[in-house]
Amino acid sequence: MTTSPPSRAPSRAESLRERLDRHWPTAEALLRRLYAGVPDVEDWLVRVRDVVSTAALNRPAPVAERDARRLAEPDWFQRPDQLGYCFYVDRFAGTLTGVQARLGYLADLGVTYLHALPLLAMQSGDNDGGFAVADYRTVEPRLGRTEDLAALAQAAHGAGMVLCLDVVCNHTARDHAWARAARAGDPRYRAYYHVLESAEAVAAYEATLGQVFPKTAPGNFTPEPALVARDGGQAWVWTTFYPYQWDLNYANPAVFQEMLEVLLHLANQGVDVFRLDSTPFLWKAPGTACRGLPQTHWVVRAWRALLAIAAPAVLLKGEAIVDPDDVVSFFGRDDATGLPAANECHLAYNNGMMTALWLAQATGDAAPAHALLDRLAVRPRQAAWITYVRCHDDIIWDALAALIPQETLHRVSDFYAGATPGSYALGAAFQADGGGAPSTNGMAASLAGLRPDGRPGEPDTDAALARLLQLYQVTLALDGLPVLYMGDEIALTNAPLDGLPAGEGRWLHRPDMDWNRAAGRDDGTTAAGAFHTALRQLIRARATLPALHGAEPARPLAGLPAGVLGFERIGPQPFLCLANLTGQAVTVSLPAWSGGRDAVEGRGVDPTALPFGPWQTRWIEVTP
Ligand code: OTU
Repeated sequence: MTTSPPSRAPSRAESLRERLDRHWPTAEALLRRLYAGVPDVEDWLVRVRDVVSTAALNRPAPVAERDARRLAEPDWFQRPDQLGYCFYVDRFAGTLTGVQARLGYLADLGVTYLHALPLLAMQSGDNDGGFAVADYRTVEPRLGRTEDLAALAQAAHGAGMVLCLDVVCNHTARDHAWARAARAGDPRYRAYYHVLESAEAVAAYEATLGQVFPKTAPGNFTPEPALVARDGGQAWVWTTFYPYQWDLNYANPAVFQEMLEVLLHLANQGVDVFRLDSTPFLWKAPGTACRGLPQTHWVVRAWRALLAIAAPAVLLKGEAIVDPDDVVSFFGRDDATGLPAANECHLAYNNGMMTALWLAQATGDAAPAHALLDRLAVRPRQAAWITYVRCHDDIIWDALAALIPQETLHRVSDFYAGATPGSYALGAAFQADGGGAPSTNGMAASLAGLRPDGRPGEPDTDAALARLLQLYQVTLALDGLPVLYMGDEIALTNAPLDGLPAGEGRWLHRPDMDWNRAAGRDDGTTAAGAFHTALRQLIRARATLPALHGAEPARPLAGLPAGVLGFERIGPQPFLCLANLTGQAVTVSLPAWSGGRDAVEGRGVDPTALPFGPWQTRWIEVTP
């Protein structure tokens, strides 16, 4: 009689060996390409392998078990029941334990993905909302104890949610220990940053660089008295963003390793997704714009391969607010063919569609959004867009400069600043890049024209709520993981102007959560209640619609009136999203389909004669 050998799960060490075999060759090849000329690169590669292996063996058991479940369902983040929520911890709930106490509120809304904006120890005073990190291993004391982070991750997991954190990897605060050591004259840490020793060197770089904050932080370099040049004169430090945000030098392998260790440390606290802040800027080279250079992509791809060894279910989210064609490159490329491949970021912001939708509502023209859908369809099927209506930053119209004439971008910018006759928008202009269009600040509800005291039944208020709902209804139907910005679910309007930090207009859309308003979220006689009820109905409907699984891209529909945006989602049951971008009623005829069902209301509809009221949007499951 024969007995089959007892089957057993592979040990920690065995599964580590298997992951090393699969992913180390990729990481090693990328690191050799990046750091070929560096002395002792062989020893360094051994150390990187050790660091990753140690992190893998130290991964807490409950977190490692989640990895296994996630790997068994690699498209989990493309499921239509996934919904993100993005917030500043202090503005939303005061502290990390405060956030834990609000998980019930978020679960009720359907949230499954928490994106907490920077919460690690930040520079005191100005810190760009925490994007100037003073210590990557400590939670900002105002927000809680360092232990509260792992506790929040655990609580989120218990509530069926994942936790996404910002990793501000392009720069540190001027008072981070590395920058302090550099200023104290330690050559090891000076080499962590880009220190330029002459005005000529600064001018040579500036000649090809753009500017992110031309008004509030002009130029890309800051003179730093504590950093002395070899000739005894003053030196400059590279600061793409604010003068107190020092760009890290990724040509130095020690910097790559430091940030890898930060990622591994946070991953082992239970963080599921990393938002890599300012991804395009990581690598610098003379004579270029220093955005999205090939080496930047190799750095991110090396992190991905190394995380696949140590924390296999962790996702990377690229933050690249650049031309839509360039954003696609952050999902990855196949080295041999140059074609898109899913080997870099699992997620990236669909900044292009977000911007194009606001533009579409202002102009009543769906054509740019349709053209963009075609371009975005090249996304690798295993990667997903982050779709969104608003975030904590300004809307950068110039990110569409390759697609839309400057004259239109300026017009739209003026429109949202309320500077155009007949504009309903209540936003404000921000920055302007040497002739480029200013960007726009403001909460989504305010940009859609909602006054703080607006009530349903008033024509202006109803129109504003319809526009806001339209942006969310279209966004929820696009392919990707939708992320709601804090307060949008209750149509929260701009922060009160008094109390805003001077000069930084982005705080206009970073108000405190209004929990009184949220308490009235079921009261349809208020703007908050009417909007929340309608939005929640969409979120619930979305979760059950198989065509909204995010693997297949949204495809634009042809033959629609100019003011109607429409796209198809391919699935077991074909699905259409149609949006009347204008304030006039219109009837749409889609002779290609014989029947249909309104996927929100459940009623049958006739696709050959679909009436739309002003700003109305419809989700329709169609029958061929
Ligand atoms: C990011 O944004 C953050 O989202 C901002 O809040 C920070 O201020 C900034 O980085 C610095 O840490 O320019 O206006 O292509 O556009 O990194 C937003 C990416 C920004 C950049 C983006 C940056």
